[in-house]
Amino acid sequence: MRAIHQTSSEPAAKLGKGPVRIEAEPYEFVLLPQHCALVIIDMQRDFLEPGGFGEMLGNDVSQLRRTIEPNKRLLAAWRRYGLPVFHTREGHRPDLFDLPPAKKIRGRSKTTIGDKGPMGRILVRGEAGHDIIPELYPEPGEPVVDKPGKGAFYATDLQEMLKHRDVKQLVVTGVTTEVCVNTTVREANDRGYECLVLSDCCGSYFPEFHEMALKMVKAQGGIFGWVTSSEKLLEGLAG
Ligand code: TIU
Repeated sequence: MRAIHQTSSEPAAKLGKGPVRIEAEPYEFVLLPQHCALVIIDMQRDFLEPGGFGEMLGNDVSQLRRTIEPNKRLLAAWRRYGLPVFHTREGHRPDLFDLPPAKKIRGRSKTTIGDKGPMGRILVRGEAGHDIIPELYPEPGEPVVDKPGKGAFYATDLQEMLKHRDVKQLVVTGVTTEVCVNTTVREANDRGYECLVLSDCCGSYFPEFHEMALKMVKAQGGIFGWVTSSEKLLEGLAG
């Protein structure tokens, strides 16, 4: 499969149609350029900037910000290759009808999802905090999947879009490693997708959870998928 369309101002890079071998764990990942898409999970201001949902939960958002640069480099290269990218955002309808009451009250915080915060109503679609950080902002032609849950397949049209584009493999990045990235990889694995998770492009508020979440993906012969770094992926693509 080729580009949804080429939008980057950078010059296009060449990538053959044949399989590309990527050094990964627990063993090499054979990337099929015609059938592979990048899915960037929830790189939203609400998770990565002060005053959003992440901080409201008591987290140190600076833990996630190290993922921005590697994602930027990866996304620029991915666009130059003309490969498809899907962005996701966790959040809810402004009327909150898709917000489970159990999720609303979780954490017993003074402010919860839907309440007003420094970046608008927390985790609500259309609000500043819900949007993707400017460093990784989607270009025209790159689908944005709005998801009410942690997984990108639950109550979204992601699977339909992937089917229509004949996508069978996902390169997965974003935040947080043990929550929305892990949930999405598990959902994708059960639907038959091969997932390659990029360690440096994922992050957690808890470094130990990040490490264990990656181990959970690649253990037992790659029970949910493969793990590598963006550097190794880009090296492999560059031949
Ligand atoms: N709290 C936390 O670690 N994550 C989330 O609530 N959502 C995502 O991971 N995107």
